[in-house]
Order: sequence, then C-alpha cells, then structure tokens
Amino acid sequence: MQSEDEEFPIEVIALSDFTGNGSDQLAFANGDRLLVHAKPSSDWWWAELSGVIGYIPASHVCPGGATEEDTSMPDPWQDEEYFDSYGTLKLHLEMLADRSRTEAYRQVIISNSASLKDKVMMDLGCGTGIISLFCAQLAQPSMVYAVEASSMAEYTKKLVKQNNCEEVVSVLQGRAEEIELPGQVDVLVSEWMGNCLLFEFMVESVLLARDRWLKEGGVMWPSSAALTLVPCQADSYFSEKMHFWERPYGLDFTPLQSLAQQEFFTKPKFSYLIDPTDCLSTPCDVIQLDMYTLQVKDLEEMHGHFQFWIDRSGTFHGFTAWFNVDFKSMEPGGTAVQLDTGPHSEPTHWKQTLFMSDRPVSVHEGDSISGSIVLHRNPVWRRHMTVSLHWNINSSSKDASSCQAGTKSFPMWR
Ligand code: 6LC
Repeated sequence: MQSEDEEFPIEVIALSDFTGNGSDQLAFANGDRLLVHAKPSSDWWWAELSGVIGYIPASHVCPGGATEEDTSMPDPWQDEEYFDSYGTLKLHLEMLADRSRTEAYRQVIISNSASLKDKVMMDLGCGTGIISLFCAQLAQPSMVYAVEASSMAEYTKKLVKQNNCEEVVSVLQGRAEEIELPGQVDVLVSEWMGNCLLFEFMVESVLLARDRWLKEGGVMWPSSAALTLVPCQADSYFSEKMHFWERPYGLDFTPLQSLAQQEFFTKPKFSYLIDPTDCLSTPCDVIQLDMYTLQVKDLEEMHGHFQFWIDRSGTFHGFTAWFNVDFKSMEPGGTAVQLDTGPHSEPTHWKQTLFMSDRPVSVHEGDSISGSIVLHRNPVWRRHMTVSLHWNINSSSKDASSCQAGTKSFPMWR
C-alpha cells in the first residue's frame, strides 16, 4: 500500500520481461528503468516508460537507486524475511498445534521404530525439534542431526537438553545447503510442504540435502507427494465478495464488481476450508512427486492433466486444491503412513486453496471438466509461483451438447 512518506516518482529497474495485457498494463523488458508515479495497491503500481503510462506488477521490479553503480539486488529467496518469521513462535505454534500434521510424523516414527535402531537421521528444518525429539524418544537412532536455519535453533538446543535427548539429537544451526556433517545419513525426514504443496519451495533445500547427504538406498520421509484438485462450488464466498455489490442499502454498486473480481479473485484464497458437499466431482491427483527421483530443475514447471465427471448438479465457481504425502515403511511388510490435507480428513493448518474462475457456470450431473494445470515457479522470486488452469466444460444435455472453455493464471504470491 501507498506509504505516506514516499515521494513520487520513484525509479525502479525491471527484474524480468513483462508483456502486459495491452489495455492498462505497461509492457517492459528486463533491465528497463521505469518511473513509478503511484502505488494504488501493494501488487500493481502506476508507472511510466518512455512516455507511456500503465500498471506494472510490483513483483517484477526492484528499487532503482539514483546511480548506475548501485547494483544492490534483493535476495530472490527473501531468506532474511523468511528465516526471521521462523525465528518467532507464531508459525511454530501453528505447526505444533496442528495435530494431524504432528501426529502423522509421530506415527511414522512409531511404526518404523524397529528399523530406525542405530540409524543416522537428518531432520531438515527441524524448527523446535519436535520430529527429532520423537525419534529420540520413540526409536533408537544412533544420531539425529536437527538442522534449522532460523534463530529458533538456539531454543531447540535448550529443548533437546531439557528433554534429555542431547546424546542422540545434535542441533545444527544453519541452512541445510551450507551445513557440514561427519558423514551421510540413512534417513532424511522433513516437513517442507507449503500451500499448494510447493509454495515457499523449501523442497529445493530437501532435494539438495538428499543429493549431498543421503546414503545410497537411504529413506526419504515424505517419500512421495501429490497435489489434488477438484472442481467446486463456492456460493458463500462468491456472494460475500460479488453479490454484495448488487443492492447494498438499496443502491446499485455493480460498477464495483469488476474491481471486486480483480481484488478478491486474482490470487488464490489460502486457508479455505471447502465443505465436502461443495466438491462437484471426485477429487483427482494432478501432480505427483517422487522424492527419490525429483530434480530441482523439474520444479521450474510442473504440468498436470485432469478429467472430472460432475457427479452433482450445481454452480462451478473454480477449483480447490490440497495435497497429500506418503511415508513409505522401512519395516518388512509395513504399511505407509499418509498425511492428507483434503476436505475428507481432519483439517490441518494448511487447510485448502481456492482458485476462483471469473464466471460461474451451471453444471449438471454427467457433464465433464477436462483440462490442465501448470505450476510455474517465479523466475525472479524463488519461493513464489503462478498456478495456471485451463479447462473445458463439456455439457452432456440432451438438446444441445456444448463446450465452454476457461483459462486463468493465479500468482502465489508473486
Ligand atoms: C518448516 C519450516 C522450518 O524449516 C522453519 O523452521 C525454517 O526456518 C526451516 N527451514 C526452511 N528451509 C531451511 C533450510 N534450507 N535450512 C534449514 N532450515 C530451513 C515448515 N514450512 C513448511 N512446511 N513450509
């Protein structure tokens, strides 16, 4: 948002190319110097390039500075901000209080306790150390390296001592990419999943640690992960943000609807709890990750396809996404533990993510929705991504079979 002490215009430098939509957005190329005249929102700024004026996405530019020599670039990983946030208790409380999540990891340790005997483990991004402490208390690994980059690690050391686990758990403060261990590990466990599975891209740190520190034949927990999608109805959310403008206090506020659409439906809605009855079809896994074979470069663009059969008539407002992960068993004949963050399981702190389309469409039992999803990692801001959805609604009605296409890209968050 516009801060009062900013003096316009401000010079900024483009970090990547931007095409613009031709109407009110300004196209520019990587390295262009633009003048920002106003910041009407935190995401879209009003700017000028060679005498042409238009909106630019704030995420594609960085402060210009007055001189050519000023090359200070922002950190594309935003690590300072990221690890600062994990240095306070707010997020750790949210994660620890999430019983489905925390109990799933505890169950993995309990059900593999025999196999964990004398194993060397790494807990990547251990936070307050809960998973490492479970390992020390419920199994007998020879060593658990608890790796944590934020300042929480100082407290984690105290918690390990307080719970008499210091002989087994060794807390290493630092980024997993930079720490040194005496040798490789048998098991790499981590809770790295973000919204829509990949947001934050902590998974990259896990893959790099796997390639450097996991023994040949070692175990990855989670072992696989999947992003799940379902076409859905979102009546109350739609009414709350769109119908509202139709007749507030007896007045016609509909000229605000396109603004409302832009403001409320451009980005996905995080922390959405979908009512299972709002699922218009059986959910389907659209992207699957094998944590043994996944490569960092695969994360740049992940593609998935879907075909949903509508099994209840209603209004199609968009799609809801969530994820599940599997922890394969190390025990002979043992079964995998699963953590499912969908609407048919206990809610987790991730909840679900709602992607609103721009136009509600009536759908009927027997119709189908086919299409594709692409998760495109932001080339500049490495913890962010854009989710693009393309879909065709194929109506099966007796009188006229028809097909309606839709497409929309959702930045998360940049
Ligand atoms: C877990 C995030 C925790 O992992 C949090 O405490 C953060 O500081 C730590 N972390 C993240 N990346 C690294 C890294 N490369 N090296 C060391 N510690 C790291 C929950 N976040 C999600 N599940 N998204």
